[in-house]
Amino acid sequence: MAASDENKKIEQMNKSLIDNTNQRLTTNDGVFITDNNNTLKAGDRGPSLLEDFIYQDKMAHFDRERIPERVVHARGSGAHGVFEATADMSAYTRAAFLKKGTKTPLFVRFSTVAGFKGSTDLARDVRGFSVKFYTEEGNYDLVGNNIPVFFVQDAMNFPDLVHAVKPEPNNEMPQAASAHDTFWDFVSLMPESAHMVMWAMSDRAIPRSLRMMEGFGVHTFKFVNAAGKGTFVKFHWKPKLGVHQVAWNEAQKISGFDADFHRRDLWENIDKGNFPQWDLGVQLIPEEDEFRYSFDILDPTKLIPEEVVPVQIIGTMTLNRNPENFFAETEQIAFDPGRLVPGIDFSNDPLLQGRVFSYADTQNYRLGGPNFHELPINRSVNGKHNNQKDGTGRQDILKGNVSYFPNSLGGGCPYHAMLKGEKGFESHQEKIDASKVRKRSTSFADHFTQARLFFNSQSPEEQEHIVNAYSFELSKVKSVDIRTRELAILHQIDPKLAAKVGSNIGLTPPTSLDELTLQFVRHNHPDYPIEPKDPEVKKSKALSMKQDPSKGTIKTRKVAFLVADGVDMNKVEHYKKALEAEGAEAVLIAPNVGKLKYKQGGSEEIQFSFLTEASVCYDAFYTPEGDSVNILSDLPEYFQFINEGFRHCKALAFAKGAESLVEASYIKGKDAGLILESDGQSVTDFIKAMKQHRIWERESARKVPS
Ligand code: HDE
Repeated sequence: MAASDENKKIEQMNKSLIDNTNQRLTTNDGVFITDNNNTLKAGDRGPSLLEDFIYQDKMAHFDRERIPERVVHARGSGAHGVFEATADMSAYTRAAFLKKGTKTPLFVRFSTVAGFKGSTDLARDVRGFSVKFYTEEGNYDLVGNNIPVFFVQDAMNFPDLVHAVKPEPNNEMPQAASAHDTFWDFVSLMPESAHMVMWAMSDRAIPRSLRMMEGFGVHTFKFVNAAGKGTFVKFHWKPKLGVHQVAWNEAQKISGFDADFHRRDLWENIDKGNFPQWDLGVQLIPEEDEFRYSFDILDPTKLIPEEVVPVQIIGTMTLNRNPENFFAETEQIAFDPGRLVPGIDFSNDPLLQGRVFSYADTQNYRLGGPNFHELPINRSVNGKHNNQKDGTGRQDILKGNVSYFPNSLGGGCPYHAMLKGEKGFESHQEKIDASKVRKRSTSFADHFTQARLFFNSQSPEEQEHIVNAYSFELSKVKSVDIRTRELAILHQIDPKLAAKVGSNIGLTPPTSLDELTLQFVRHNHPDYPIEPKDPEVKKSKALSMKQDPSKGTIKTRKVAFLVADGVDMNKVEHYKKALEAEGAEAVLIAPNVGKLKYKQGGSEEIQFSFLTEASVCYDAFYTPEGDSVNILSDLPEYFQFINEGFRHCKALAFAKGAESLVEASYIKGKDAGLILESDGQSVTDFIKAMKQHRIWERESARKVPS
């Protein structure tokens, strides 16, 4: 059943595939076209004729090729894959796709939030992490982010947040960046954003690869079992390749050298068969424990530390197929957190509740009407049967004269599941006895404890990156009032953090929140400040990306071999073999594309040159020896590669005969990431250094220009 479901989705997509091989060119109505070069004219130098339906057919379609991009998350990259459930979760949920051993086809779309559709992948931003599971009980969408909390607590504030972070309305600048006045104006007036802003200023917001980031459902959801019992649940995606980042200086440069860096990385790796994988984890909270914690589990600005409720792994997702067509699949996929399957339900998180309206509404507009679920990428594998009909773009052809319920003419079909003793979706029964109010719960009033938890859980290097990110962003803010207001928020989180940022931007942090900020906070919480409860933990290891390096892998990492004519082939081959055995990729970069001549004779076709490549797009560097060294020593681009690699804390290896190049560079001082043959070091040491992902100890060493 399950495996055939996977095939059903593939068959469904294949049915919609158009293969032009050996086909004659036609109009949209299938009329064969004889001339696709010339419009119909009165004489060969005369005016064009209105009756040219072939031209009109082509141009009218072209004129309508664009649809509105997503309001947020416009820039995205997608892939097909499969989810395999690996744990027995029947005590908690009746969801069929979570039954142990079940395989479910899926589509994932990763995205940035603020930038337009054509913006750079490496913006400092949250990443969307949306998964559509095509289950045998209908489509289930887990529409999450790579950060486990959100900026605001109530959906009512979302359009304002988005307006503030998007390019400013008068001049539409800056693109894909939060470093501008309106964003910081908004967040400095909304201390509830403090926790998420801290994540956004951390390295989490500049991932090395989409394949190397965590995903989170963010909100608390509910599992519901066959007996109708509910359990609160938080979802986590844990990448098998670990969680890794680039440096901010690197991110900015990658944006120039390869704005598609993440998209390319995902596409190329799937294409090569390096299928990225994530484990799906859950944190389960019994209903009885709803009020047990120092924070409210319905508040989307809070996470549940893994030390408090451990994450249990319940399945694995593998991305194994690139889309055939970006627009038809990645652009037209319609995610909606309001699409649930039996066994999963919403919690009362007010942000989640608001999302349930927004997504279907936006798809109706963006995809031009109510039939977007009939697009191949959005179709469920188990079909749909109801009495909804007509509307723009309807594709399904309903048989017979019945499109209402109840009916007798259609044999009562489609019938209610319960009529045949079957079960459909049932909302979790929850007793609600409350007044209708437009209010914020007092249990949502603590805005700083978890921001502090996040900051304190970081390594000193990561903390330094956070200080630098705040300093960078606030330096770009023109209004001194706004900068000062944000410093007041930072002071509430950690006075030392505030002081460091303050000294970088020439201001002394105020010790209390600004009056204007307090006015907004007191709108929601008239009794503010409210004494926060003692947190369960003050540090959480899982929040730091500088995790145990001994578990490191260098699978799929790209190593630049910096070569020129006359390079020693044996030195190249030796390193290449060892790196490939670890799953890494060696990429030869030479002064120009074309033939590279080896010292031993023979040559190799080179695809990448110093002209097109940049150090920031590679994970580590090796310079073999040979006559190539003389050529490289005259090449400023070569030095930019190694200087920058050093600055960005990457591993660099040099063959003995190439070590003179180190002396001619800005690289000074020996560390664990600088591998020199004359020190008796080998490719094994290089691999060991790469496994650390970053040479963290270099962070505090002398920074080199690049
Ligand atoms: Fe979204 N969000 N969002 N969001 N969101 C959209 O839906 C919205 C929120 C997220 O790859 C839009 O199809 C509201 C949280 C992702 O196609 C829109 C609120 C989280 C994606 C929308 C939120 C997300 C979106 C724009 C506050 C993490 C990309 C286009 C109540 C859990 C999906 C679209 C994709 C996209 C509304 C907050 C994640 C406008 C109203 C929290 C990953 O409907």
